[in-house]
Amino acid sequence: MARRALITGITGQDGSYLAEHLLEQGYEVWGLARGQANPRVSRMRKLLSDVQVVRGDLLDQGSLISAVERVQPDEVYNLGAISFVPMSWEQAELTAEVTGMGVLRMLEAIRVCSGVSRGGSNASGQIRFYQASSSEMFGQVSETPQTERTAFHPRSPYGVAKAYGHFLTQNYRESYGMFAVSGILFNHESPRRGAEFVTRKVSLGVARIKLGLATELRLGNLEARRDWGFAGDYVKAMHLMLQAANPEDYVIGTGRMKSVRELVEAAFAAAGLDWERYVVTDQTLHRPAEVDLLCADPKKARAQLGWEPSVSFDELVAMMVESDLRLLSDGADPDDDSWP
Ligand code: NAP
Ligand code: G4F
Repeated sequence: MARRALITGITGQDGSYLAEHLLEQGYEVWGLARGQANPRVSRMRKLLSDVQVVRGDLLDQGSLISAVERVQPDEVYNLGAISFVPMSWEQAELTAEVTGMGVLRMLEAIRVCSGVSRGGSNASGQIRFYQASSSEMFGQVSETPQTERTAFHPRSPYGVAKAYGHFLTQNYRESYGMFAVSGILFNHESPRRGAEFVTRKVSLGVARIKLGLATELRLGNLEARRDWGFAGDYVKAMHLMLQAANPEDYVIGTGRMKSVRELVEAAFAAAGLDWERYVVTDQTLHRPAEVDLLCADPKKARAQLGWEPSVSFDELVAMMVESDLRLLSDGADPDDDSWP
């Protein structure tokens, strides 16, 4: 019988790549989708017609219990979240509810549906749970690169909510013997990345300027540094974590850091443009508290899961710029139309 996976956040970037990967592995894939007429569900269905949809919301405990009862999954991937860091200052309580408390509701749904009780330790036959933790939890970093043992110092309500979900996942593993793990993933991007995140904002901006649709690109802090990889590689790590013999947490990243300035240079160069003619810095896009740098030490994942990234920073930037040039040349709307 095919293994069955339930993915929250199916309409997001990672949900789409993970669903594709699991379908290729022969899984029956279910996606949790919220809302009455969510337009992102039809976009997802155009790309992933084999994914079955179950309705539910991370804000609604009963809906999650119903979803788990209906799907009877072997594996649950909790990718649903308010994931845009600046939004977490504007709607801090909602972020805590979805990104933080949503993890509790999902874990409780699994615990209740599978009848797991306190002190349980038999991991066989259990629903395996993956939590999408984030390098944003490291925040103001205490050491570089960051490992599974690096202390957390989150700098945004989003990072704080993710830290809650992370510790709760560990706690359910320790309290109930659940196979519950967190992947501490560093920034990962793709042509399907939301237009609000800096890599996609830049690749779309470059494409618009190249095609004569815009004359400038406004950005915030150009000095922030991130460890950027390709989302298609990172979802494979999520799957590997749930196939491991023991439930453990892993840092996933490339181990290489680039600044936003270097990202901009590479993206404009990929389209044959000089970035300094077009980029305008805008103080209003700076954050109340910035994460200055993030850089992964992915040694544990390499050694224990055999996971390696396959796409370099330059290849990723070129992939995104080329994709957006094609998208806009075809007259598509990057917010509404099908995913590449
Ligand atoms: P994304 O594209 O922003 O997708 C977020 C998903 O969460 C969407 O499918 C959204 O559904 C869903 N969602 C929002 N509110 C919900 C609610 N109340 N109930 C159920 N679902 C809800 O994010 P992503 O980049 O794919 O990231 C996936 C996960 O990994 C997130 O948890 C993110 O925080 C985490 N993460 C991402 C990165 C990265 O670099 N991409 C790094 C570390 C961790 P709608 O379509 O209904 O809005
Ligand atoms: O692309 P970003 O918005 O990603 P950020 O804040 O690092 O968060 C992403 O990665 C996290 C993993 O570490 C995830 F957990 C989270 O869900 C999300 O996927 O910003 C990256 C950097 C920041 O330092 C920001 O200040 O780019 C800087 N930046 C400069 N100008 C900008 C802009 N970011 C955005 N979004 N827009 C700008 O105009």
